[in-house]
Amino acid sequence: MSPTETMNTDLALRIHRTMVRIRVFESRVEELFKVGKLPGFVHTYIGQEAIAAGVCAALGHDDYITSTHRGHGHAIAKGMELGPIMAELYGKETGACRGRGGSMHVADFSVGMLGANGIVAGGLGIAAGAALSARYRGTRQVAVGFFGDGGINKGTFHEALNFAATHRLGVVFVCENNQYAQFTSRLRTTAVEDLSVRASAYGIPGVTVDGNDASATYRQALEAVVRAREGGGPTLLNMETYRFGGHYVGDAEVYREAAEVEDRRRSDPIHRWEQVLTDGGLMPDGLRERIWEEAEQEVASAVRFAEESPYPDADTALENVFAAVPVTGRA
Ligand SMILES: Cc1ncc(C[n+]2csc(CCOP(=O)(O)OP(=O)(O)O)c2C)c(N)n1
Ligand SMILES: [Mg+2]
Repeated sequence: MSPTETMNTDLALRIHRTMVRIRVFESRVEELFKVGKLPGFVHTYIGQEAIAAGVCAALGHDDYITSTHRGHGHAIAKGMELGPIMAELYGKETGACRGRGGSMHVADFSVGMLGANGIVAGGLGIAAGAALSARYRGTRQVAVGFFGDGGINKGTFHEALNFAATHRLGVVFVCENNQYAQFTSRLRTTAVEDLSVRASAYGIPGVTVDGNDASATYRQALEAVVRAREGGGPTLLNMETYRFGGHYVGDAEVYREAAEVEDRRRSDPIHRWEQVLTDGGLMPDGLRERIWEEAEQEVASAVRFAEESPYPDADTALENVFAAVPVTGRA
């Protein structure tokens, strides 16, 4: 069965468009960072687009995601507009978090994007908490926690899976297994070859997925999301992928061979999906070019928006940083 037979044309093209918008956004971010326009560090998502696009296509607007330090792709796929994300990267007042957070803390609760996170695996406890809150409120919302192959060895991963499994919470744990944590190969840090086996320690389903196949990421995510929504508890998805760029923009990449990168770039998730769409007759002549062109224009306008926006007023630096402390009545 062709991958596109499991989804309609609109959905197949929507997933493609999301991947292209992420790619174009991230490529522009790399350029902007290299010429010194963006403060701090940026970690780009290029090469992993089929995961954010496929997984978020399986979610509803009200569902939640938590993200990582490599979070722009998740933010875009969950429905944030490009302008506020770009302005946040610039540290501008019009940024999604009014310029206080920057690249590693992009968030927009109105679309269920509960935040990128500079703490590796830090989003997993938050995802479990969001699912617990949905349980209390009786809303059937599902939470997806994205994390990396480095994050899978953090204590938070084990705590969050155990808690979510014990309480059968509606969480989908999505490991973006891009083979490296910073400058260290997964093979040097992790005893098991197939990361999905970690699920068995918590009595939940674990599945390994080709993370560069948009049809597979969508289908496996949907199955897990439906199970989560129906009260069947959490799932661990090990999505195999590869980051095309360095850990951050500017990484000299001395820890991996150029030939390896070149080889893995042949499995570009966007090119693969375009081939599937073309073979399935879903990508008529000219449509591909139009989608890329529209993404270029959208990103150019996001950059304009960010550049024309003001920096926050220094006197407001502490606004919206701390939540108001609730009065508990206790001493
Ligand atoms: C708790 C914690 N430990 C260490 C770091 C430093 N650090 C930042 S990114 C990173 C590697 C993360 O690797 P992975 O989870 O595979 O995500 P990827 O960068 O590959 O997307 C580390 C160790 C951190 N930010 N937080
Ligand atoms: Mg990694």
